[in-house]
Amino acid sequence: MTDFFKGIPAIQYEGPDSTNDFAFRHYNPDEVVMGKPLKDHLRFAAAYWHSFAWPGGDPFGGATLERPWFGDTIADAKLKADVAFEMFQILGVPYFCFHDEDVRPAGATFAESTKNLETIVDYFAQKMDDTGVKLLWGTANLFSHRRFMSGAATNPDPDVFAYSAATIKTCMDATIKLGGENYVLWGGREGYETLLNTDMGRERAQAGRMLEMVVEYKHKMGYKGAILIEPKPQEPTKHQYDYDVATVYGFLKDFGLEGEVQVNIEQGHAILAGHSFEHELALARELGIFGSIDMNRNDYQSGWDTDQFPNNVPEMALAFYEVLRAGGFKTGGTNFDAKLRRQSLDAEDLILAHVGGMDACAAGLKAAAAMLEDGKLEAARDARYAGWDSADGKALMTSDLASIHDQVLANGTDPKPQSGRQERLENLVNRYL
Ligand code: XLS
Ligand code: NI
Ligand code: NI
Repeated sequence: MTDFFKGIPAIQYEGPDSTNDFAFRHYNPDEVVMGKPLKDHLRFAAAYWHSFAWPGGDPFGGATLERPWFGDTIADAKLKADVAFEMFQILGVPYFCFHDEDVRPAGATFAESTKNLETIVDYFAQKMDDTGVKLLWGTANLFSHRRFMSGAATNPDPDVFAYSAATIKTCMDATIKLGGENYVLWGGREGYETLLNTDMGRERAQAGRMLEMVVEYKHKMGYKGAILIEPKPQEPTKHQYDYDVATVYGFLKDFGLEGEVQVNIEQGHAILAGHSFEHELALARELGIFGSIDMNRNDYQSGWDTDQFPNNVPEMALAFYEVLRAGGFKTGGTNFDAKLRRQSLDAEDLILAHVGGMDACAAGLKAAAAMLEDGKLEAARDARYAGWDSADGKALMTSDLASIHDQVLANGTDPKPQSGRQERLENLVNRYL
């Protein structure tokens, strides 16, 4: 045991009336909702990078968080792992996620970095065995080091492409070894700052080939987890290639990978793309590529990825409504890709941030389940499209312009506009919150 979280108890469910800050008021892991315990609906994961590797910097100032494991030795990395697994247990999160860079000291060479990663992977394996905490996903950080400043797969320099491919292989190996349920690719610096120096055609082809290689390696290794792309429209580059769900789908189709790769949708990225989170979730469901979510919230005024912990229950309800309509998570889960504010210095801030986030998600999911089970929203939606279930409606889909034209003339078709009843539905949603 380290003493980082000294005095902080394991968080228990105490119910909505509890006034204890260190308790769940909505997240009761074993409560059964729509035939499944909440913990299996939500599949919470903590993100190693924000909680244990981020020092609190912003564009105007450096580190504010001082952690005893901030150093570049294996001993530091092991202390970090000890603290991380203590947090997972205090919170009762069943999963975690990591990048190579978050968990191991960088070596002087590629070989040394890989060796350090393997050392920590073995250390993790032991801790996962001891605690029962599992890996939701692993990924490679192909964006922080200066070698990636012009992209990883999309770099103009083939040596960077090679270095990136080799790094992805080591991170997929780590994920597979730890039984990770997904492997994530977020496009990091896969984008451009200016078209004046960018060959977009080449960069797209390079990104496509890298993704094909990932899928080939997955099959070669017999890996059963899911490969997930995480869309984001901008930041760090001005224009990121994986802009949003629709853009990623077009890219997957282009390379014939739409049956192989799904998406990891992040709330803040959806906002940056000018969408709502539920829009991205619903579209991924309709396209058959819904995989997992990165749960955070963006400041609506900022214009960048503020990665705050979620605390808005009505937003969560609409998001989990779409997750439930997608049939829930299969390999995916709810990963808190969220960080503290840089003034939140204390160990307890880290715990309370997650407690609030988990509670907001649980309350949202319960409201979403009630909406679905009551069926009023779906009944209203069905009623709106009922005409399409009639014989005439169905026939239209297999008819042609000229026949439809003749039919409209013969029948004297004269559509009568109907209310969309939006306010009524919005009022209905509020009854569940
Ligand atoms: C950055 C992304 C990143 C991915 C993993 O904005 O959200 O944290 O989730 O590389
Ligand atoms: Ni993310
Ligand atoms: Ni993000």
